Amino acid sequence: MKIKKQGVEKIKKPSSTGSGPEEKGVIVSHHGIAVDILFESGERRMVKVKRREGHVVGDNVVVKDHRLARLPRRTELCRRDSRGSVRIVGANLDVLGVVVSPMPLPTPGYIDQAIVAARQAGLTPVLVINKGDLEGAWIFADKIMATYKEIVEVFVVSAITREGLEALEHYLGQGRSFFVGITGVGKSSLLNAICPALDLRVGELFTTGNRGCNTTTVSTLHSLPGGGELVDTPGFNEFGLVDISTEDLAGYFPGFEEAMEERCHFGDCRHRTEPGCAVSALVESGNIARERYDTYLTIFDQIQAGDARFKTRR
Ligand SMILES: Nc1nc2c(ncn2[C@@H]2O[C@H](COP(=O)(O)OP(=O)(O)O)[C@@H](O)[C@H]2O)c(=O)[nH]1
Ligand SMILES: [Mg+2]
Repeated sequence: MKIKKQGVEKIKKPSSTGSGPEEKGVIVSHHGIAVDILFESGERRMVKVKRREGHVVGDNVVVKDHRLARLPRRTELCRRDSRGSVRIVGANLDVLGVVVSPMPLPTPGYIDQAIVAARQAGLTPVLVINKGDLEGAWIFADKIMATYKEIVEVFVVSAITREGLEALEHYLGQGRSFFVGITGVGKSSLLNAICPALDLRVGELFTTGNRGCNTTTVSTLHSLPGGGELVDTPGFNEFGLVDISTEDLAGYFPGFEEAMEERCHFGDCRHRTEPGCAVSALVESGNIARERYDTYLTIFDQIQAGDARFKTRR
């Protein structure tokens, strides 16, 4: 399919008398005052929008008489940025690929927060451990596998050697995925490896340090050669949770699944100091790792502290 790029189309006031053709498409990237749309015809062009209309990558739209209307969303992935504002970062997604690497290491709690965010939004979380080619990468990968392989699908890959990529490509072929991960883990490199025609810019790894430079500045939806679509995003160094209450957290928390089935003595148990708590019992018996439980408590406290403040910012 040939993709044609044209100039920016201006949005005019809605007109009920307009009789132009209706064109359906999907937003592949958002540039503030314009969105880049891939139309069903295969044509791709920019259409002007107002910032506050809140369109995001993955939105299905209809353009008629230079007017853009957004269709209802199947899923919405939100995050809270470092200033506390809630942002919808992608629409109509199926899978959240949480990309991690042995260098740079994920920040504490990052994986768990991303899994909670995915589940809350109705997306399937998967873990992608990149840079499997680095020396000692297997020590890191084994630790992550031991913690998560019973809970989510885990892929160990290398964007450089292409190890493990085939299985990942096959998995991504099933729908629309969104990659998150801190800057420098290799999200753009993975997309380049899967889709060589793209030639995305990749950050240089500093020779002295372990941080990559981020060169992705806007989330962009790409069609994959083996099927499926993937959104490459600028690094999300934190994954602030949105609209989640302290009572719902445990239900989404990775590793608490068994405890949720067993049920606690109190129906409104928050799994901290309450007697007869199924989570605490599993922590005591070693079935829930202490580390993981501590992450739960940390996130719980953050939600509790942030609840009032963040609710008013939406
Ligand atoms: N050794 C190794 N380096 C990688 C791999 N994938 C990416 N890198 C390097 O990591 C740095 C950051 O990559 P980039 O794709 O920009 O990361 P992003 O910020 O997550 O998009 C670059 O220097 C890449 O060359 C990999 O599988 N193995
Ligand atoms: Mg990038």
